[in-house]
Amino acid sequence: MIMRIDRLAAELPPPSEPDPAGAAAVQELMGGRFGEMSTFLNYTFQSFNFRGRQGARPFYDLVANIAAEEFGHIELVAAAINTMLTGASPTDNGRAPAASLSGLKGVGNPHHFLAGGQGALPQNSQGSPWTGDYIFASGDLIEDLTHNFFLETAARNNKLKVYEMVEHPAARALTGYLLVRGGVHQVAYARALERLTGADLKNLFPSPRIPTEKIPECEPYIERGEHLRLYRFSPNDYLELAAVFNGPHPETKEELEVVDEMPEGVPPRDLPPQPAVFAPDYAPEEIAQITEKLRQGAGLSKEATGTVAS
Ligand code: MN3
Repeated sequence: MIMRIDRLAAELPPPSEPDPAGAAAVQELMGGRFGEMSTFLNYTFQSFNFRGRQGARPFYDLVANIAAEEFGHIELVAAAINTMLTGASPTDNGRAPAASLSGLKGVGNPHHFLAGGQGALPQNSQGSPWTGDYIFASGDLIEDLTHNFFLETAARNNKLKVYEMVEHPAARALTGYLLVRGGVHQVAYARALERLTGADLKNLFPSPRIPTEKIPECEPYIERGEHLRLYRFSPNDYLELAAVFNGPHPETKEELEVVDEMPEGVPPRDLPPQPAVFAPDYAPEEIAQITEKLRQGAGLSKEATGTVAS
């Protein structure tokens, strides 16, 4: 089972100048072969299918726990795409019969506007759907861990290229955070293989060479030590990952650390309705009136109870 906390893993800037073309590029980090859906679902299926787990508990705990963090990465990629798409369609006077979406013809991914409500999709940067063919869960622990190491390697390569291609502040904040966290996962899988086989992957395959300490959007996370920490995403489970994830970081030589709780995170932003694409409706104020009545009928407060960033 999974417990869901309604917070985001990292802070993103509020919507500014919309960037539909940039949002289409960021989709690679969602539904691309090496995107966050792939990391999330590779580790998830490997953990579902893990046999003999009591005999291999530290490795099971590592894979299952990193899967949980990856859910939050998907959520953060979606938040960045939604931020970049906010305001891309007219938010007033944008109603038929006016051709309110005509300015978006040929801009970015048309599915963001036609199939979705200016939101993230399970697609890559070309608009092709994510596929389960991206999952490798052979059941062979050494093969799966080796695959995961290279998956994180390729994922960081893609993150850096998206950073270089997209200058929108939400894309930069997203990639800055994910580069640091992906680095931790790359080290985790390298260390797991080292424990099992003695192979030193980080020295054998020093790739990708990413100077995160020189990337301004990575800096605050490195200062906080996020490049060294593996968070435990369960109050009582996955304790044994600490038997694998320890020792010095292969690049910085600082001590790796297991944190026995989830990251604090930040409240998500409540992005404004985009009525031209019916998100959440052609007339969002009507839904707001209905929910207010429903809340009162249920004995809840008149105001919405959720916590969102101000
Ligand atoms: Mn990730």
